[in-house]
Amino acid sequence: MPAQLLNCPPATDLPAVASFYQEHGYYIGRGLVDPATLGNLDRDFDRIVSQIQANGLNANARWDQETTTAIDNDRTSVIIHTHQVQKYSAAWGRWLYDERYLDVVEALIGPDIVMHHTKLFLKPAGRGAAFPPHQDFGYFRTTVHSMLAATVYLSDSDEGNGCLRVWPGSHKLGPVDPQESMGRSASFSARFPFDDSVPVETKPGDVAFFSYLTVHGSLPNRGDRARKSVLVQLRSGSDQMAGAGHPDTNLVLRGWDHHMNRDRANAN
Ligand SMILES: O=C(O)CCC(=O)C(=O)O
Repeated sequence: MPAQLLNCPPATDLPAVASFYQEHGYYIGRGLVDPATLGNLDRDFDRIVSQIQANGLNANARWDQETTTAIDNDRTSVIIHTHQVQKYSAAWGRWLYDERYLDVVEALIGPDIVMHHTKLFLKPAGRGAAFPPHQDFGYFRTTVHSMLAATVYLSDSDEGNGCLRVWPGSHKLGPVDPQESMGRSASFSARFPFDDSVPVETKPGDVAFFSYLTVHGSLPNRGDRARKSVLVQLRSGSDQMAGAGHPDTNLVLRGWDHHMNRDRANAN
């Protein structure tokens, strides 16, 4: 039987939020962005998309591989993407320090919060690409696995436009061999059928949190509404990277980075 999306506790009950996340590997915080801020973030989201589409570089970040095509059956499907929204927009830069979502992050990984990167996704109407099931762990490993995503939604995101889907409890597997778990393995996809996942259905201003060990993915967007989200990847300031190879901002959003040193501080 397909797993059911459970009712998440309110973001005001932080001990319950922490237990929910520890048990299920995800948490959805409802209405964590106030409407005025959300308007500014949405305006700058659209401006970023216009700018990356106008500047001539390929903005389609579809995972062009067999496991994607096995789901969406469409090699021309599209996901518009850029890293580092804070390098375009001051409104986005300011929001990264917003207390409401950081209070939730603190309940999940402790008082020291370091940003690794941000990532904009526009899943366009009618032709939005799928993401095969995967863990993010293989892309940016840390030593004690505090890394999590906080994804803020600018549009409705639901089964009609290819919302995020998670496999509840899959974080308890721990880190799976990256050769298997990074989304390119047909056997991993077979192990995590979409029927066993739950749709993370959200409204603008909701934030979905999930561990980088939680298996997640999404189905294509064949509907008539675009899906708009920005993901913020965060780790504890007591944790540290166990490999390089992905843009790493190393920006302390709350508290302290206990492993910062001169070399790391000088890196991009
Ligand atoms: O937002 C989605 O549909 C999936 C994104 C994803 O899997 C990722 O960024 O790792």
